[in-house]
Amino acid sequence: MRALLLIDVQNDFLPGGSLAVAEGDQIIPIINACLRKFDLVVATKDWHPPEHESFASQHVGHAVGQQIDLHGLPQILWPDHCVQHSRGSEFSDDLQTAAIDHVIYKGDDPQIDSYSGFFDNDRRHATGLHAWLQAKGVTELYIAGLATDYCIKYTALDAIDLGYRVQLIVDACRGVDLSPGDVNAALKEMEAHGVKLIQSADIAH
Ligand code: VGL
Ligand code: ZN
Repeated sequence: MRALLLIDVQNDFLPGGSLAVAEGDQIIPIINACLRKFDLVVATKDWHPPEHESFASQHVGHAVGQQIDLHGLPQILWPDHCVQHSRGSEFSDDLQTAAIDHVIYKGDDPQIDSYSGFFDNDRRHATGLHAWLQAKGVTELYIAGLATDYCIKYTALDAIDLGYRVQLIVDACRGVDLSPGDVNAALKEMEAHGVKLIQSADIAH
């Protein structure tokens, strides 16, 4: 069984959002066209409490983009984004959300970030995504969304570790590229771990 896994297609990661990914909106029509090819679609939402410690606003004297040690893990500080129940946390209005079968929420513990759709960054707390996919008999994942160099990368690498066959729909993803080259490096790293890089046009019905 195969499933489409949409990562964080939320307003705050789209142009006009607080952590906007360049050209993030361009993936929406591509994703909508992909949705019709899948019987099973699961989506993640970045879902932070207002006091989430990945927010630069929670650290006096620190700025967005700085890296700190957060309870023993390296943490890049972000602008406030995807605050629970905020407009920025909602899926894009242009995304055909009726096709989404299940939503996984991540990043709700204020003390730790969760780039991966499967686990918190310390890999101790599972989000429930793996259990849900297993219950549905999914062995093959097609991944799309935002952002290539953070949540997509960590989700795809965990998916490989968990034994899924993973295809990344490259034209249906965009990245932050905090340092130019980060997106290309992320694609290379995923490919080296066994993620197959494809284009949306390659997906069979
Ligand atoms: C993401 C940074 C912070 C992502 C989420 O969805 O890639 N990036 N939170
Ligand atoms: Zn986040």
